[in-house]
Amino acid sequence: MAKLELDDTIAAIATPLGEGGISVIRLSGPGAFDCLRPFFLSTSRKSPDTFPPNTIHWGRVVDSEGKLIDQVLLSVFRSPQSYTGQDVLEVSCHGGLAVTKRILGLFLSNGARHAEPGEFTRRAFLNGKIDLSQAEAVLDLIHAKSNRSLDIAIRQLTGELSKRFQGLKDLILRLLAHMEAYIDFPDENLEVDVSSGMERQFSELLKTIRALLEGFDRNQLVREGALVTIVGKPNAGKSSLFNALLERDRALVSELPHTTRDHLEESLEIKGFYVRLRDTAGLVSTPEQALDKLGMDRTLRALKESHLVLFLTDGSRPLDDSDQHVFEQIPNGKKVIILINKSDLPEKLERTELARLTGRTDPVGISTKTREGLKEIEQQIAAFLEQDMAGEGEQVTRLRHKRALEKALELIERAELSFREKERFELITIDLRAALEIMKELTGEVHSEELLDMIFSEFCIGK
Ligand SMILES: Nc1nc2c(ncn2[C@@H]2O[C@H](COP(=O)(O)OP(=O)(O)O)[C@@H](O)[C@H]2O)c(=O)[nH]1
Ligand SMILES: [Mg+2]
Repeated sequence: MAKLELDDTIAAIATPLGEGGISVIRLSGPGAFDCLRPFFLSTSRKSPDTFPPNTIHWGRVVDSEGKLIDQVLLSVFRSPQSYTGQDVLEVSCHGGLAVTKRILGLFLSNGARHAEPGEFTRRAFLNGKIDLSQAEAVLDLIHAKSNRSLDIAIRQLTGELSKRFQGLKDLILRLLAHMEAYIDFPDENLEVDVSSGMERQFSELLKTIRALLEGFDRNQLVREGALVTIVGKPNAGKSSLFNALLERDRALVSELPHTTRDHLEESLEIKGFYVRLRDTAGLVSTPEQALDKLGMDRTLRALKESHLVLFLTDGSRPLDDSDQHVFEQIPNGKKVIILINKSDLPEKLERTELARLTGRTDPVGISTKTREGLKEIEQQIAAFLEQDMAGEGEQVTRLRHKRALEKALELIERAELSFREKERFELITIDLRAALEIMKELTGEVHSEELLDMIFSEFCIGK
């Protein structure tokens, strides 16, 4: 992307393109009023230049020949009290493709430049209205697919994560200042309480970063959705369960074994969590056809990626080698919920055998026919996600943050080691200083065009 300037005026349609109640066309920049002036006739007959900030005005948009295009509402924001920190004008017109494009076209013909994706938010950042992690939160908020991710995004937007990063930066800065004050002292002359004070500062620093990093994996689940895979022998009722949880018929259910050859994935929200549920092909020990083999490979891959596995057995039949075979394919250490299906039929499965196979005594009896136990499954899935997502540092959501924190951690760990080995402070402070720089990049205090391009290219136009 070319270097974007702040001193021109940008325009874009800020609402999704298509038919709707209203659409909004947004202008930002020092020339916002100039762009709009010829085309807006206020009902009060006053020029938009006289409108006070934060006010809304009814009027008409006309083209350069004076032809009426739409009746609109104009929202007026003035620098610096606006989203971007510049003069911002928003025209709310009737939601329709033709109207919206016509109005945008007028502004573009009169000095405005079409905004790049995320450019309004980029301006907000460049003008110091928000920091980088808040800008990223705007994006997360727009993309949020569940209440949980929405909660995290909104907290980040209000600056909670920024505060944590800022706090971390201050810790580094304080330790650095502390060490620099003693840089000319030979180590052996350092008083004991000074030295133990630094030790404490180091350990607080390390603890803070590690806590933030631990939050990342949990949040990945919130944002991208937790992968939950149903496995079980052929005919256990996997596809029926998949459908029952989705509450609609998506997967193909049949009395013939091996009906499901590929895995299906559907998204759903369970108690506020975004879940990607997968139905899989039955895992048999000796695949009869090439297609079965293909399905099995995919199932194995799905299992490996999963955050949670639903191991489904058929309660109306005794446990057998196929059950055992399937269970053995679940990678070690995966979280598993054990299910016994078809509870509407007489139970033939020996629960003690199931316990021996799975090492678990907490199977959930369900029936996809009568929907018995489905609530219980949902509860357990939610409980699992809850447990995996609670705790400190929960706002770290971005790979960018994670990478930076990891780098900072490495440097501080090295500094701490040097400190313990009584290295010269000159050397130790080099690492601390580097960690400080990384923190500045994290908050956006120091930034490059490339970094901004990378972050804002994910945005939609008009945001
Ligand atoms: N009685 C009863 N039959 C079920 C239940 N769940 C599934 N089935 C039947 O079991 C057979 C296999 O189901 P399906 O979902 O295709 O199994 P999959 O091979 O594991 O995907 C079908 O005939 C279903 O109607 C249940 O809870 N009770
Ligand atoms: Mg199936």
